[in-house]
Amino acid sequence: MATRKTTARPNVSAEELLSYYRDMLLIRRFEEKAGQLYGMGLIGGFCHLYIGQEAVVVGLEAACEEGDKRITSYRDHGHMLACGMDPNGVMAELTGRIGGYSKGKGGSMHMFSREKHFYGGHGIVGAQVPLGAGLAFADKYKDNGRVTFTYFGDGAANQGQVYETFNMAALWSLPVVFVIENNQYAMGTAQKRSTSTPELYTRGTAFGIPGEIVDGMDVLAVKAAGETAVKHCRAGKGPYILEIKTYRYRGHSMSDPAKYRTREEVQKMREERDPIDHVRELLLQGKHASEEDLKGIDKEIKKIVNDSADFARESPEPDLDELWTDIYAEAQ
Ligand SMILES: Cc1ncc(C[n+]2csc(CCOP(=O)(O)OP(=O)(O)O)c2C)c(N)n1
Ligand SMILES: [Mg+2]
Repeated sequence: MATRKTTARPNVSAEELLSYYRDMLLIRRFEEKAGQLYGMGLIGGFCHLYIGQEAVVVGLEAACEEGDKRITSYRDHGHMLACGMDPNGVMAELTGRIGGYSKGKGGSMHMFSREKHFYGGHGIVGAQVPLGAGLAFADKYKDNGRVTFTYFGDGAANQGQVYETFNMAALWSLPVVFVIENNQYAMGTAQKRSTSTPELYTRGTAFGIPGEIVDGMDVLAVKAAGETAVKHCRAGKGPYILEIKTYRYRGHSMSDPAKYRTREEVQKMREERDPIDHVRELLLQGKHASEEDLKGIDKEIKKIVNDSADFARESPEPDLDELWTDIYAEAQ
């Protein structure tokens, strides 16, 4: 991706930019804290951080309406925070405590919130794609005007079940936005080593699903593309594909030695394309905020994140009796 030149955009309000800044910073600081807790042995099992990709979820949440749904992979903490789930509940779940969203029994990849319409957290690559179409099928059946955002990676985009889903979603005109978060790697495999045609936004062509490519390091571009996609779905025109080009700064998971790319590649992306610095520059250049204002926001966010870590540590581990609870849904 080319180096970005940041220029003020007069049609975006200060409030809007400030809210994106806050939301992206919350994800970044939360993930940094999760990385620390993992290093201290307080988080066990898998932990996939979202650092670098923040503009994707924050931009798309800005295009959502109340009642719209989202479902994603194991790289899911950012999606939870962006849709308004409580950082305390997410951090407590990461640390396996009773105060967590799954009472400490799910961990990083298994959290849900009916209230916020967040349907996980899925560890099997691509598994959430047919499930996302299923959520959209239910909404179409109920004719309630809702849209489902189904997120998956560039690696998952090569899975067979994705294309079975595309076929049915198009056949039944389901209101689903397929969001391909192209962070350019699937574990240690660069996209060019695994993928015959890199233009993932065209993968719906055979099924008549339109798609577009989006700069995922620019929250405003993501929001604009999200609005186009949502409009298409709400108009009853069926699914839409957004390939959002982004980059993860950290390893695939906390146990990734990252030997498949150079430090310089990561450093260049951080220096030239960082999505949070981009909004920061827009805020300062447009005189929407001062350095002091932004420092104040940084402090607020730090407090929310530190409080979530304290909450997690103070919350007890689930009792052994909890092993047999929450397995089956109660009869309605
Ligand atoms: C069906 C299946 N195959 C393989 C794996 C192992 N695995 C976990 S993540 C991953 C890479 C997926 O990459 P991508 O879809 O690009 O998502 P990202 O991790 O970059 O967000 C693989 C191969 C798995 N969990 N499930
Ligand atoms: Mg990937």
